[in-house]
Amino acid sequence: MGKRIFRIILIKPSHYDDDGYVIQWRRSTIPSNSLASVHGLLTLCAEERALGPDVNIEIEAYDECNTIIDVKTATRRIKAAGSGFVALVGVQSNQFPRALDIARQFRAADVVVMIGGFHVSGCIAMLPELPPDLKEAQALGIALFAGEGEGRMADLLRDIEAGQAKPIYNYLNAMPDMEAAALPILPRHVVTRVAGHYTSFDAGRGCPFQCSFCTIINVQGRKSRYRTADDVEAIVRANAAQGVTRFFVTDDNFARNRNWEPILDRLIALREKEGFRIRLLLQVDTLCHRIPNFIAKAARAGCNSVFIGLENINPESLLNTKKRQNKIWEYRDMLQAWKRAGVMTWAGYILGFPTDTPETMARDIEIIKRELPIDILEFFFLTPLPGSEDHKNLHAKGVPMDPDMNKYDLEHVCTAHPLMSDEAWRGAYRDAWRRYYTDAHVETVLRRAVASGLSPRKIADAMTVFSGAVRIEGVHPLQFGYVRRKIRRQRRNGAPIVNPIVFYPWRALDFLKVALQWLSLVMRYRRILKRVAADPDGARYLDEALRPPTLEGAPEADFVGVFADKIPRTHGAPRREPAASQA
Ligand code: B12
Ligand code: SF4
Repeated sequence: MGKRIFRIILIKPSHYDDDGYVIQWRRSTIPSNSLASVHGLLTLCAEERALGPDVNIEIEAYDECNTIIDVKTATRRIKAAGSGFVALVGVQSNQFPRALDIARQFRAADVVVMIGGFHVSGCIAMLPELPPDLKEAQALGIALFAGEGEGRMADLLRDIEAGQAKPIYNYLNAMPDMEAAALPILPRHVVTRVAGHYTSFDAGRGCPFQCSFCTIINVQGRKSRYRTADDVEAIVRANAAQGVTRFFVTDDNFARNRNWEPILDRLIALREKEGFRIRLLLQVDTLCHRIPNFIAKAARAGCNSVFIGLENINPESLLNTKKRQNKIWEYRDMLQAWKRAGVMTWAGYILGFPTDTPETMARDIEIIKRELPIDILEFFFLTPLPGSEDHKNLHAKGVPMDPDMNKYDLEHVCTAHPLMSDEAWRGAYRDAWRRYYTDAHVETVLRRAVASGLSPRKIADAMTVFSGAVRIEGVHPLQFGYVRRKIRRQRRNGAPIVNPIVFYPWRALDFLKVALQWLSLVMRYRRILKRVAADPDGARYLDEALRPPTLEGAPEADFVGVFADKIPRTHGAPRREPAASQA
């Protein structure tokens, strides 16, 4: 039995809102797979007694989006153990300033700190030298980890235990195989801090496409590396044993996971033969409906929501960012295929491609509302994320980019647009949310749900969150949670700590205002839902978006016509004459 303890404290940092408070909630909505992965890898080290038979490796995991990090207690626990370290896990660029603020406090108490995740990996993969924030981290004595952790953790722990952690671990040139990789599993008490008790796993990594705004291909590569069906089954069984059966599969593009079919077949068997109540949220590309059986099997395996990287409906924008695989004339077919399978569709839409203007973006959103049967639409600013080709090119050309990494959350303007001022771009972003989530369009989406056999209640709930997150809470739905917390003393380094006499009344009013706004939104959408559900002709509802696409002889309003002159001929695209102006 072990005699000494080596304590590891894993923290997935959040980031700051525009007032400098940490974005955190009583319950978050999306689990952290980075935390689950690193937890799984270290659990394996603990089981294999990587530091020798007399050392117990003990691991604690915290997601700052749903947990307040108590640095003093964590420091005491590591010191009491005698050895250990703090790992800041899965740190994205927008989380790096917060990660540094947390790390600074641990370093002041001489605790070993290491930071890994996409910011470190993306910068090291794409930039000729370390950017200032990574240098600052090094100056604070923080170790940096680039690349993936599979197969590397035991050596790392031995270095830390020996007091010889290196300043940088760089494994970017050797992507580990994922077959037989450690399983990403979090203990139940961590999972239950996520609303709906969702957990996550990556069934694979890597994507074959080449979108210039994407960081993933430059960090995880373009080759599909995947888990075996046996391992996915083991992940599901281990979670089910602790009462968790809802999964966010974080593959950026599960449709391009070369092992998707055996994995789905296994999940189908677990559901249909053994009665597992599996629910899946998958991320896919816009051509997934072309893969024989993909959608049908995903639905049978428990997929009830799917995230689709639609990004834009203007082929010129898509081509400019090398998103050649998105064929707009197939969008409706693809979305209808998911609808027929009873799956809620959730699409991402990027605003601010070089040819976009506020007018064209408004026009395009109206086209989507009219012609594409999307349930949930969410908007992002086109952002040169560190690790992407876009960021690398702007950096090489010396184009100014905002130096504050906290803003690289796809909710802020980070570099100039060729046609719009920053303010016009921000206005278009606000307008996009308002324009899509009008009461009239919420009603249309719910009517489409009834006509397609989807649960209008589930879609109304999702639309409430997506409609309210930005407009009420001021955060993107991907960062949303239930009941916002703002801790007076957890404010961005350099921002003043407000006097309690001022802070608490302000916070109480702020809380009340937000609660009333939510109440009003929920009641409004409930009324729409009631009206839609009460319509006896609901099942017969039909509109342009639900009509099967027939390019031959389709009415000129069909949006493919609007962009006909922008569709490259080499694309296998339909030959259409441009429609009369649709703007
Ligand atoms: C799932 C996911 C989400 C989820 C959950 C995020 C979460 N809380 O974990 C949701 C949907 C909420 C989300 C939101 C956002 N995301 Co996101 N997300 C992903 C995605 C698809 C998978 C993450 C993942 O689990 N990867 C697999 C894990 C295992 O990889 P990993 O984190 O790199 O960890 C490995 C190594 O880095 C290493 N490691 C990591 N940490 C540490 C620490 C130590 C000490 C060590 C030794 C090793 C180590 O070991 C791990 C195992 O190999 C990635 C893309 C991707 N393929 O990774 C984007 C990605 C991370 N997201 C990104 C972004 C920008 C965002 C958002 C800001 C914007 C947005 N609106 O989408 C928000 C931020 C909200 C938030 N609070 O997180 C970017 C980050 C780019 C960057 N330069 O920062 C990515 C890369 C996608 C992209 N667009 O390029 N995201
Ligand atoms: S399809 Fe998605 S994951 Fe693949 S390169 Fe494009 S943005 Fe990245």
